[in-house]
Amino acid sequence: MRLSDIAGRGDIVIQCHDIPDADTIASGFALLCFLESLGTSARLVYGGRNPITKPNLLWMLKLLQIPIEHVEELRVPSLLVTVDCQYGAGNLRRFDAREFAVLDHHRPEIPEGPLVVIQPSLGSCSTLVWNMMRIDGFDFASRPDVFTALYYGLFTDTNGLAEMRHPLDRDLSEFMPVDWTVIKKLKNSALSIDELEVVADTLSSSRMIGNMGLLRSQPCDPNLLGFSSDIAQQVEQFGSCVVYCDTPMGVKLSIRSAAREVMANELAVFLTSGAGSGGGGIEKAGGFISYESIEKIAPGMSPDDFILSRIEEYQNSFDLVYCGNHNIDFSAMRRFRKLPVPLGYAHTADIFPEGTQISVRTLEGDIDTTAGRDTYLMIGISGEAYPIKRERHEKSYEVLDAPYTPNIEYSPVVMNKMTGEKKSALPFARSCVPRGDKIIRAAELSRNTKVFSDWDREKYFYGRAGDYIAAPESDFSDVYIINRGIFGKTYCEV
Ligand SMILES: [Mn+2]
Repeated sequence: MRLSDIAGRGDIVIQCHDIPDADTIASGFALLCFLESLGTSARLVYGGRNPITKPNLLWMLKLLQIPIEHVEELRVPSLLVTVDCQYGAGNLRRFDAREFAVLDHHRPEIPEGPLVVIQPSLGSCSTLVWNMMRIDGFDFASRPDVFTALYYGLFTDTNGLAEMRHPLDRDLSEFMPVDWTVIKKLKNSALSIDELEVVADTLSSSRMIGNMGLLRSQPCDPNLLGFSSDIAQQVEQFGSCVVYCDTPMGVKLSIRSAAREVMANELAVFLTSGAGSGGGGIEKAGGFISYESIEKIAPGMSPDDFILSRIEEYQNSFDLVYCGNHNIDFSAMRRFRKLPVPLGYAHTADIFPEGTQISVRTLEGDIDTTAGRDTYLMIGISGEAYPIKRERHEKSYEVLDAPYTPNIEYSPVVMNKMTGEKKSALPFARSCVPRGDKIIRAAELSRNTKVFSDWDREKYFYGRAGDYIAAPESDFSDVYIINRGIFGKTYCEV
């Protein structure tokens, strides 16, 4: 579905969820302005018992002149569009409508439909609406108010941009034009005095599970939760910490980590797996677990016990492997070589001038490097990308005379870190195939395993049971992980 598909229907109402937050308001406001730009007028409303009282939201409505109405009743519109929530779900008042559309980034709770767009991998609904408006050619340059609202929606839903999940979130966070005066005002009216007391209560609830801090908060704004976890993470004894609170549909989690053995985003994915969604960065991440899933997975278990059991499960869930200092017997493993499946590679110096500090944006995160004649960028079959030295590339791959056109969800983008200019890497990519002479030893993992290399102090390779642990036959200290799906497609036994 494209946003322009719903324009021109006449009598459209856009509905935010009850107890509106900045993300739902921004999404609704942007959609309203988009429809107006196509000559379609609409109303922006929310239901529920209480009108908006949070100081930052009141300022948002005032400074950006957002015409949102709190309604009890609604004359049946021909189309009702729910933003940041799903028509028929429990967190928004149900109004009758002849037809409905949904734009959301939470877990799907309703069946698919031609006017239902739900993308849980996104950090905010603002990201979804922004991207759809961009695809439809909306002129953001002339509407800094609209973009500022969307930016603030993303900002608040991702704890000040710290828990962004998807490359599109990062793209939105760098897009212009933002009215920084407005953002500054909103950022500095986030807390009421009562909320400061919520933070104090949360901090006094802390306890230790292994070397992890666990804190429970009263129901509160996600930003407040992030604020509490930022403070808790500074406690010396906490390698990482998890702060959570109840929301109408489930439990919201804010996660921080300073321990080398725990990346916050990986912990978030583990805690929420099969029960919600989670993600973010290495040090800060967030997640959501629905009550419905808890009831399905562990009938009768309280959310508190569920989170505690997941944390204990996590702490016993993985082995640690340090490159150069491990006792894995690779010589006993089976031998494999890479299949001649074409991969992509690009010369970084073709994309930006030599010496430019660049950042490569992929589904797995951003990787920083410097453009240069000796630095190539490899692009894998799933769009995974990583820098490789020219010498190593020449040794390991044979160059084909063909462009590289894989079918992938998000193609890697290369950003000039000085100017912010971005270019897709794919138009610069050519195909290459692995030379058949490199043999590796590999075995399927029976337990989750974290592999620490010497050349990256911050990150580790995370392998889940079923993925492969591997090392080149020429150097067993150079351990790495190969994803199960990619292994099956790109390696064969010798
Ligand atoms: Mn949201």
